Amino acid sequence: MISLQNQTVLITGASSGIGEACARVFAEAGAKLILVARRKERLEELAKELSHTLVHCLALDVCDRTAVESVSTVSAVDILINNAGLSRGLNKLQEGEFQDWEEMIDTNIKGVLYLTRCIVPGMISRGRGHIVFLGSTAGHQTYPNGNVYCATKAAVRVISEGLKQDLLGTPVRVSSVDPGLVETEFSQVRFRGDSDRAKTVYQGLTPLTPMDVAEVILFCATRPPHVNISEVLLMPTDQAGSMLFNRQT
Ligand code: NDP
Ligand code: 8X3
Repeated sequence: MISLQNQTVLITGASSGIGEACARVFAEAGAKLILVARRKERLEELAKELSHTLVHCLALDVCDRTAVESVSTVSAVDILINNAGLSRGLNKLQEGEFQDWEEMIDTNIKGVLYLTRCIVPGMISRGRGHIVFLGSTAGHQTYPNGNVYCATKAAVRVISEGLKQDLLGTPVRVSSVDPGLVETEFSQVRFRGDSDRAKTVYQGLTPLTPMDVAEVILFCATRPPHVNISEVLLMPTDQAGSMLFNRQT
């Protein structure tokens, strides 16, 4: 296991859910943090709780390429956790909303590419680094009405695979951590604040917690330098695929 003392971890989407849990576990492991999200007040609240840790909060929309380009000058990043992402709507493709598609593609694909493009060259020149992508079971198996969200997560899986190939010969590592159902604000965002509908997603089963996922990411990041965990697919025990659940009704 390698130490995270004095390593700088940049986490996108740290204002909620899996990203927030990552901030907590990496702080506990002694890392320095750069927390990124649009809601800066939430990041600052979290930073107050992690007062024993060096934390830099950055209000940033990952879809804003020019703003992302300025991040590479903030600090040398050792571990990039490409976590910011969202789904919007659950509709048949032929009835989908263009704006929802654009938001998902801009955030989940283009945002991830912008951050990765800006941060990886510094990792190569410093001779160390690790990029972690948040994929999903949705990127392995499409589910009805999930069309564009599933496509963005399939893209993340392929981008992770491509980056691993392109970094071969360098010490920089690449991992994709692909969870099934995790209870966060994800479904609230998907259903635009409809809490009752969001709750039905997790009803009758025990979903993963954000901490379950963060601990897997920490495990990937703390392997010895010669070990690269390329892909982890993790699901609740009550889930066996994108569409197969054990629900107690
Ligand atoms: P949450 O909605 O709880 O968190 C999403 C985070 O992404 C928030 O911090 C949000 O911050 C940030 N974010 C969204 N858009 C942007 C943007 N344009 N710029 C910067 N930050 C942004 O969801 P989760 O924690 O569940 O999701 C995290 C990742 O995990 C996503 O990539 C999601 O696809 C993936 N995932 C989630 C699963 C689940 O079941 N929940 C399962 C599999 C994968 P803010 O709004 O403040 O900008
Ligand atoms: C999030 C999991 O199944 O709600 O990626 O799409 S799911």
